[in-house]
Amino acid sequence: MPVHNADIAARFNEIADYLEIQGANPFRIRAYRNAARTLDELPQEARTLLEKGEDLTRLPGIGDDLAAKIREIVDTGRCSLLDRLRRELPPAVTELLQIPGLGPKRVRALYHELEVQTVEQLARAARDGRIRALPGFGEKTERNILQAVEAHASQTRRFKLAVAAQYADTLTAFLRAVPGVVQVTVAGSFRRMRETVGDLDILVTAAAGSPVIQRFTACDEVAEVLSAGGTRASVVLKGGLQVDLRVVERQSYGAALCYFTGSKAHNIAIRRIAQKLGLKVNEYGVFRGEERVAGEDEVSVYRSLGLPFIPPELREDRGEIEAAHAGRLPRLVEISDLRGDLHAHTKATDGHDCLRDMALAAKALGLVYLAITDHSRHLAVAHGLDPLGLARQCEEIDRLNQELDGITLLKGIEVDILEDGSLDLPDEVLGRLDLVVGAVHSQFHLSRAKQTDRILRAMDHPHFTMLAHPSGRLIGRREPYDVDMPRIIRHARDRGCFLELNAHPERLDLLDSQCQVAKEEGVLVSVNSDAHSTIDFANLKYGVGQARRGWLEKDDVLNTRSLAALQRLLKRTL
Ligand code: DGT
Ligand code: CA
Ligand code: CA
Repeated sequence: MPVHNADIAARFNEIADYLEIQGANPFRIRAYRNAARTLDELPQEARTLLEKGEDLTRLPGIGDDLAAKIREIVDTGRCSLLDRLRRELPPAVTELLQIPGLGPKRVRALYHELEVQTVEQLARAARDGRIRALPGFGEKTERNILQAVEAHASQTRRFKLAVAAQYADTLTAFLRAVPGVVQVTVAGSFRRMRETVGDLDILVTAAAGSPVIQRFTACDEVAEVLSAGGTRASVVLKGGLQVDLRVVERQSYGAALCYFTGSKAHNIAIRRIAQKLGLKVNEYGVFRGEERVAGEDEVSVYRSLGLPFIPPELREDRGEIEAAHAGRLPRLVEISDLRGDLHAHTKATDGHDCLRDMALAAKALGLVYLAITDHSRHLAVAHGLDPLGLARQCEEIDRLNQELDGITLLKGIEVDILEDGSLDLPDEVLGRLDLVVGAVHSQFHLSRAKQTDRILRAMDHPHFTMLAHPSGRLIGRREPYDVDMPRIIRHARDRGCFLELNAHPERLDLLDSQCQVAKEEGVLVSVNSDAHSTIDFANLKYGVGQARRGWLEKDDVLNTRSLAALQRLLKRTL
C-alpha cells in the first residue's frame, strides 16, 4: 500500500516529539517539524515526485538528510531513526505532549519519576495526588493537568481537506478495483468541501455488500476496525482518520448520497419540506406511503420535493433551500472559469522555482495570466525584495513576456502592511507595478480597533490593489486576527480594492461566510494559489471549493476576467 505524505509527516512529528523529550538540539527538532508541515501541505504525493525522479531537496525545509529519510519511508514503509527512538522511549509518551501545559521537560520528569507513560496513567497520577510532589509541579499544576486531560478526551481531531483528500483518493481507487463495485463516492463534509473533515463517509453500490466490506476492512491502510456488518463498516486508518463505509442498493443511491452528504442541518430542513408535501425522505428513498417516488439519483430526490439540484457546497442550511425554492440558486464558479492567478512567489524570495517555470506551469493549467508577487523587504525571513531587487525582477518579466506565448506575467508584490498601516515600499516603486497585494505578516495581536484601522489605512494607499489572506488564520494553528471584517469589506468597496481568497490548504482565507459578505457588497474576490512552487497551482481547486461554499459565481471572482478586462479593473481611479 502506498505511503502518503500525511504518513511521512506523522513520522517526522513523532521523531520531533521524541527528540524534544530527550532534550535534543532545538534546531534539529524544528527541522523535523518544518519538514512535516511541508509534506502535509504538498499538493502531490512525495512518492509520485520520487517516481518522476524529482529532487526533493527543492522543497522548503528538506535537505539531503530529510530527503533520504523520505525516500527510506516511501521505499520500505519504515524509518530506522524512528524505530530506534521508539525502542528508547515508550511510544505513548509522545501523546503526553498533546496535553496543554505539558512540555518535554515535564513529560520527561513524569516518565522518569512516576513512570507515567500514557494519558490514562497521567490522569490517575493526578487524581492520586502524586504529581504535586514532583519538583517544579505543585498542587495548582496538578489540578491544571487534570483539567487539561479531561478537555483533551472530549476533543476530536479534524483533518485538513487536502490531507483527507490523500486518503480519499487512495481508498476510492482501492474500492473501484474491488470486483462487483459499480459506484464509489466520498460524501459527508468532504463532498461539501469543508476546510476540515472529521471523518470520511464513503458510499458504494455493488452487486453484493459483504465482499466489499471484507476487502475494505482488510485494506492495508486500516489500523483498527471499529465495526463491520453486511453493508457497513467503520475503521480508523493508520493515519488516524476514521472512515465510514456504506454499501447501498442502486435504487437508493441518490437518497443515500443526499443523506450522507449532509449537512445534518440541510437534511433536517429537507425532511421538513417533505413532510409538508406528505412525503417521507430517508437514506433509502423518497416515499409516499409505501410507494417509492424517487431515490436513484440526487436530482430525482430534489425534484420530488419541487426543488432543483442543490450543489453540495451549499448544503449547510444557510438559505440554499429558500433560494432553490425561489429559483435563485447561484451558478457557482468552477475551476475551469479561472483565467489567471494573482499571487505567486519565485526563487527571488521564498519560492522554489524561477519565473519561467512558474509561467509555464500556470500556462499548462490553462491560465493566461500570472501575477508574480514576491515578498517585500520587511519580511526578512523570506528574503523580501528591496526596490532594486524588485526593479530587476520587473525587467526580467518584461523580457519573458516578449518571449512567452499564451501566458502573460504581471508585475506585482506581496507588500507587508506595517503596524501603522503604511506599506513596506515607497510609492513610486509600487506605482510602477501592475498590482499591489498587501498582507499582514506581523503584530497579529493588536486590538480589534488598531488592527482594523491598520488595514483600512493600508487600503487608502493609492496603489493598494488587494488584501491577501484577509483573516490571517492558519487552520488548526492560528486563529483569525481580531478585525471588523464587514467594515474592511465595505472599505474595499469604497476604495475599489479586491479581496483575496487564498487557496493554500492551511489558509482557505477569506472564510466562506465572508465571501458572502463580499458578494453582497459587490467586492470582487480573487482565488489565488499563493504558489511557492510549480506544483502549488494544484491548490486552486481548494480555493474554488471555498469560493463555492461562499456562494460565489463566476462574475464575483476577479480572476475569471480576461486579461484585458482585468487590466481595466486594475487601473482603478480614485
Ligand atoms: P464531519 O465528519 O464532522 O466533518 O461532518 P459530516 O457532515 O461529514 O458529518 P458525519 O460524518 O457525522 O455524517 C455524515 C452525514 O450524515 C452528515 O453530513 C449528515 C448525515 N447525518 C449524520 N447524522 C445525522 C443525523 O443525526 N440526522 C441527519 N438528518 N443526518 C445525519
Ligand atoms: Ca464525515
Ligand atoms: Ca461519518
